[in-house]
Amino acid sequence: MSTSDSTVEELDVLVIGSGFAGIYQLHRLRNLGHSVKIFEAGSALGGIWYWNCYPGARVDTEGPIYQFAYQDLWKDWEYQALYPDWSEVREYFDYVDRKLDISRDVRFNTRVESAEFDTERNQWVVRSSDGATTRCTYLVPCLGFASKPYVPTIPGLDSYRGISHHTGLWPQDGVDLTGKRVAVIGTGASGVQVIQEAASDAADVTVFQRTPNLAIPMGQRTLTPADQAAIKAELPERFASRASTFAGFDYDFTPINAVDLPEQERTAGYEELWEKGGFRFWLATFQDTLFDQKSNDYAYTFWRDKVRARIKDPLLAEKLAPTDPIHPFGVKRPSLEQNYYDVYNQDNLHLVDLNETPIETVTERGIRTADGTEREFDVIVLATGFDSVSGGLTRLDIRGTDGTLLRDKWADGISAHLGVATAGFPNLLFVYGPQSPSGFCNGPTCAEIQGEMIVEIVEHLLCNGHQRIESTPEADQAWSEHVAELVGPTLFTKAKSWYMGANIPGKAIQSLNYPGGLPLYQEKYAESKANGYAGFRIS
Ligand code: NA7
Repeated sequence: MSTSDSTVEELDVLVIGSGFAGIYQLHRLRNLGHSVKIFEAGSALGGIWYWNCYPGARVDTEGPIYQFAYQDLWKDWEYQALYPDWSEVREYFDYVDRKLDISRDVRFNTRVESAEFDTERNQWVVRSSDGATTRCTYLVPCLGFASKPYVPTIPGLDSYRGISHHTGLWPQDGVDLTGKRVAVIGTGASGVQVIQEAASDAADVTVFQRTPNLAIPMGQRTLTPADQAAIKAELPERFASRASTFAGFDYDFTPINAVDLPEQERTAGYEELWEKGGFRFWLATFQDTLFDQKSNDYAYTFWRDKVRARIKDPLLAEKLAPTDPIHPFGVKRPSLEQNYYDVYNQDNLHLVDLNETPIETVTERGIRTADGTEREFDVIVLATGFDSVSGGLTRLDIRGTDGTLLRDKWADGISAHLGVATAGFPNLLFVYGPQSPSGFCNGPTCAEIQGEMIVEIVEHLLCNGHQRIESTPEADQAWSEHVAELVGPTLFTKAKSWYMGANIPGKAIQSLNYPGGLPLYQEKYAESKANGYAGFRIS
């Protein structure tokens, strides 16, 4: 490899992506005196909130704990909504930028395309869309778990003459849905959000549903000055508790089994969680819910009856909240909803069940289903998800020491020690990476907790004159086995979800996130660190 001319910029660390994770890396490592830059494909900070600016895009974490835990930042910041929408989260990123001066070290509109490891100089040689070549000792992708949108093969999609966008690639200047005939394909978290928003603006919304979303009440509200004062007082404690919960929120599973409780107590428990709103009915519920089918059936039945009571048409109720569960509750991501089930009572909302009438083709003007019906649309929203967790990494041409591309190495499944590094790819350290807490964890929590592990590793290496770190194949394998052992007894394997890579044709089926929860994950890291970074080869 010969890329050593003087025009090539050299850095200690090159971070890819400027969401929470990337900003944390830049801020911490820069303060420690290292040369760091972020390359960002978008034109502003925000990561997922840059790309996902579709109508209704909103964070499903309570705003107060969806921010960095630095007092200097949170003391002067207030989200107006309990669950802020994308524009408020972007305002937060602007605020962080003003406070921490992040942008001066971010190269915007610059997509990393390839990276090749120079074994002589122990550096990554990175090529980006602006034509530049950059050398860095450490390459730290902070891509989030949903940076590669997935558009399924739908016949005729290219022939459509109207407006069509994937939710994760929504135009920055927006699409006005007012008075439009809108189709939404997909009812995951993104689909549910678009549908609620479009229902109030569009002339007509037709939802193309393959699997109903088992959505739960958000409990959205505007925060009053009294709320803000109470939040400020509680924040230090709430931040501190994030590290000790399964998913990095400030609530956790109840250490009681639903199956051990008399019906009345169990139902009272569900009622309380339902009332409190947010993910509590999912992640603060009885501890056996995601393990025990009987327990899960109790939760499903409670959910189903609550939802059906809101839908007037019994046929529609059966489609949206089937009598018998299509999959266990909570093993696909439940969306948080505000009026999702109510809008189906409106005359302008229509549901097409793709199991009965699949899409035959997209036409120039709309969508034709297998029963021969052609519906015309002004806008088709593709809320069809992402090649999650690993997809953002494998789409880059990252070449390891023996010339193997990362995508080829992981063709039959990902393997990465602690979800942080993979053998044969030295000095490549993932934040929010495969088989780390990633998509099972509140973003800012993970950006800080897992992010700090990466900072520690980089700091340890740079300060001790080490030049290389990579995980061993044995450690990678052991981590994959550990993850498989953790997910095995759960009900997650009973649904075709992105959590298991099952939404992408041909993708290996495995848990893409760490299913042991944040506390156990931190223990595993601490164990490795205490044993001289066991599982890593440092030279
Ligand atoms: P998801 O949750 O992966 O949802 C994608 C949706 O698109 C889901 O309802 C899919 O149905 C549907 N889909 C995918 N392919 C097709 C085809 N070919 N035909 C019809 N429908 C299809 O993505 P989201 O963007 O909503 O959410 C991703 C994460 O972002 C979410 O979990 C949060 O953590 C934030 P399926 O369920 O597979 O039958």
